[in-house]
Amino acid sequence: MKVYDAASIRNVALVGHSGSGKTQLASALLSVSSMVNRFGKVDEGTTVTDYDEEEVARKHTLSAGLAYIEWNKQKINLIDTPGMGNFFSDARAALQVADAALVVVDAVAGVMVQTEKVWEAAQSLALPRIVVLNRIDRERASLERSLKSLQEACSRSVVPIQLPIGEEKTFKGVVDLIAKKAYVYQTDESGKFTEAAVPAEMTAAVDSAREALIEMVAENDEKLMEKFFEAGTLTDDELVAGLRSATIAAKIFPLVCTSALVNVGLQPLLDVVVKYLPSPAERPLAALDKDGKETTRDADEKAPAAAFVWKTIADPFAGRITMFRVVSGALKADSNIHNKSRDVAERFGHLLLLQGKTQTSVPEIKAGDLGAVAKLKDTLTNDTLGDRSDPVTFPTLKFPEPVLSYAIEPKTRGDEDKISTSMHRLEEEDPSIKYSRDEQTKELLLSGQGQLHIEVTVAKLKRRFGVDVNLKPPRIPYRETIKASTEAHGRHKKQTGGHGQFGDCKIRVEPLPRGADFEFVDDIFGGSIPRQFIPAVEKGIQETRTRGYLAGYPMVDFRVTVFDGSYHDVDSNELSFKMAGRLAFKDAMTRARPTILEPIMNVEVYAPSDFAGDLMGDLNGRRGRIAGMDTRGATTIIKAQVPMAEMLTYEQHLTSATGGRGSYHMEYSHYDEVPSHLQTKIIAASKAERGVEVEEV
Ligand SMILES: Nc1nc2c(ncn2[C@@H]2O[C@H](COP(=O)(O)OP(=O)(O)OP(=O)(O)O)[C@@H](O)[C@H]2O)c(=O)[nH]1
Ligand SMILES: [Mg+2]
Repeated sequence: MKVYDAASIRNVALVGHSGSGKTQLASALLSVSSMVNRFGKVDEGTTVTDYDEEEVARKHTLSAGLAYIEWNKQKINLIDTPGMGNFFSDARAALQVADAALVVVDAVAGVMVQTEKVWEAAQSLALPRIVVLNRIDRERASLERSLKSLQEACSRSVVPIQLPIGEEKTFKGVVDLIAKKAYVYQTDESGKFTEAAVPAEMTAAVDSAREALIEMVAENDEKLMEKFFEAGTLTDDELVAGLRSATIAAKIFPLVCTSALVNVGLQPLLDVVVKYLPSPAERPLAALDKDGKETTRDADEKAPAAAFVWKTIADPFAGRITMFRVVSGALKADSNIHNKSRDVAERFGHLLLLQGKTQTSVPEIKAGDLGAVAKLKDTLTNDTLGDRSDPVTFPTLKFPEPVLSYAIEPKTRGDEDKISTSMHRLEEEDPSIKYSRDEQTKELLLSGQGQLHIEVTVAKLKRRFGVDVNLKPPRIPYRETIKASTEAHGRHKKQTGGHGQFGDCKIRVEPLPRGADFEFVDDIFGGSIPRQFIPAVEKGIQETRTRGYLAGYPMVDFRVTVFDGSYHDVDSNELSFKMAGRLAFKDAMTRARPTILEPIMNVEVYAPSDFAGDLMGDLNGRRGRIAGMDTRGATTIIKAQVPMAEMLTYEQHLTSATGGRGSYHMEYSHYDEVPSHLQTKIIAASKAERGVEVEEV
């Protein structure tokens, strides 16, 4: 394997809705470029990028996978990403280290919920995008309909640079609108094709599509606009140059046509990637200087070495595998490097290029390229590696907070320690999961982005680390709060033989706005409580509020002010004031109208319009509030706010109600009060689960 320099590299992320064919596309691209001998299939579990056992079993990408292709003396790094919403953070991470995205769209379904999510994410990074309209060989595939949905949902500037030859089962090639040539394929999956003239019956359509493309390119460049008005058209060279710069500037999004399963249109796509997408040399990456100010870093080999870690894999045998982009300079095998985010030294052994799970050891990886290294001691995702004297670091990835928790218990007694060490490593691999222990129930909690995310994590735990756990029903992270202000008094006094205990405080509690969490204010003047005991009062209140009052959920969104109290010269101590704080708090709760809060989710449902009425009825039944409705072609988008407790079974419902044609996205919005009849149930359930609280003194 040659070592490539920045100008000969393209880093592209394959993103899009689940099932649009990203993994199959990566497989077909690897096959037509002879990087692999065999044309791997998702359905047969033989692709390069879905190599994890869990991915093979589920036929879905669950974690970003790397592959590379050599094409026209260039190296194309592909990052195949998961399309399922639960695993979005990996797609987001891939976009951060790519220089462009291939947005893969199913030509039958058009834009779907995750298409829009990845589009927004790419937009926020100003990333160049090519739309790959895939699965054109399928029944009801349509360029026209898909393009309309793309133009409505993503950008007016999505424009075909190819037209498909034939449709549905007869799809057999593409016409290149720029070169005005046809590529006609043998539709036997061999990927063999011949170049031909534009079919006679397509000339009118090709001319008008080419005209539309030229106009769009001219519109995006003043000089070209002038030429266009003078000459009535653009030359081929002007068209290519104009399209390239508008694509790199993320002003125009060229659309190409493929079938990744029948193996049609892949070589022209590779040509488009090389010709129209920027190399790292043309795209400085965002960086932070020594004061944390935003700057950029060029992919300059001569600059100090700097690499950004965008992903970590927890391998039970090889240990940690750290995946990075070399942003500037070069990394060399068998060398020392500094982890600038943690200020520790690290040592590289082998430097690796990844072709799926296959690792190739290389002596050097230069600026602009993607690579990996095994067995670093302290380095994790989001770290910057490089020269110690070079102050630059890179903006970090933000991982979503978990939205759902399940209690887990080991199938084998005594496996708790093993769970903890293995989960710790899985958390390193996937920062969007969290493992914790519920201090009250002593249960082990696994939190993540959704049911599937939790299930996959549990499966990884078993397959990779040999730990088998049972999943208990999901837990809703309820909170408690108060609705009224009040004052309260707590006095702790004990006289047992010699040394007594004495603590006494008065507090005021007041509700705060949602999301304010908790505030403690010390408003003691004149020493009615000595300084050194105030923290003890706070501690007593803190401990009590986290254990909740009604149903054992943490209390939030209120302020406690301690404003008076008294003490005893001999008998007062920390413990006594802690107890006084606790008693005052409990007293306050009897008048502060405590209540239970539940998480409310923002939900977006995409489905064929025929189902819209039923789906809205169902969301209403789930205590949802419909916030808006939109139609895009034949698809209706419903936006609603629904309590999380009602959404636990939604995935199954949507699939069965729409025959698998609906999709949805859900994210946390805010906390809101639970209706009182449901509060009674929550309190009863919590009592049954946690037993009666015993107050320890
Ligand atoms: N007919 C047809 N089927 C395709 C095509 N591309 C992919 N498929 C099939 O569509 C299904 C999904 O393909 P994948 O490549 O796994 O889709 P993906 O986008 O990677 O999905 P996630 O990994 O879940 O995000 C598989 O059964 C593929 O064989 C295509 O061009 N034509
Ligand atoms: Mg996939």
